[in-house]
Amino acid sequence: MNDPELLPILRYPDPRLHTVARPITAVDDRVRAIIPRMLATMYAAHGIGLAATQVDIHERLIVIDVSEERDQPMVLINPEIEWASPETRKGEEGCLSVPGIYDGVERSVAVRVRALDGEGHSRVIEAEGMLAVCIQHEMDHLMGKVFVEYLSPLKRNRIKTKLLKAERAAHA
Ligand code: K1U
Ligand code: ZN
Repeated sequence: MNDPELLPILRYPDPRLHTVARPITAVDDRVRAIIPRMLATMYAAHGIGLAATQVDIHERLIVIDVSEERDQPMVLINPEIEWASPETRKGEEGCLSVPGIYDGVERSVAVRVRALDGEGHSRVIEAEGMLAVCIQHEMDHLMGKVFVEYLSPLKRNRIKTKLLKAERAAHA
């Protein structure tokens, strides 16, 4: 079989990153065709997660793989947080849509999420550590939120300017 075609990743401050994704009404062939392309795009970019929003598909679909071996892909369709721990921790985050920028974000240390898997079966995921952080980060993408929006306006503007400059230089 051919390798799945990679999808271009939107870069901050692209306004399309602020689109709120709509729920997926059926896990059909169309959706099943997007999943391998998103996974291939995430692996090619060396990410641990990818939200459909980041590839300009505004539907509630996330792929994640936080395993060392990069062999445990997870697909979350229409994810909903059922419970988030009141205990939070600040940890370093990055984002494939904000290349080269890493900063601390406060997140719940554990979450329980209900979602459909790639076959359309309902699943409950109890997550902690990096998986919990990644799920929260990706679910923010589905709501049109990028992690830099947790940072101060000063930092955010500096990041915006830096990325716009890099974008212009790449096209010069
Ligand atoms: O959403 C994305 O752009 C993927 C993002 C997921 C993520 C990383 C770190 C914390 C929360 C969410 C990435 O995969 S960024 C690249 C990466 O692999 C990475 C960066 C920092 C820490 C750990 C991994
Ligand atoms: Zn991200």
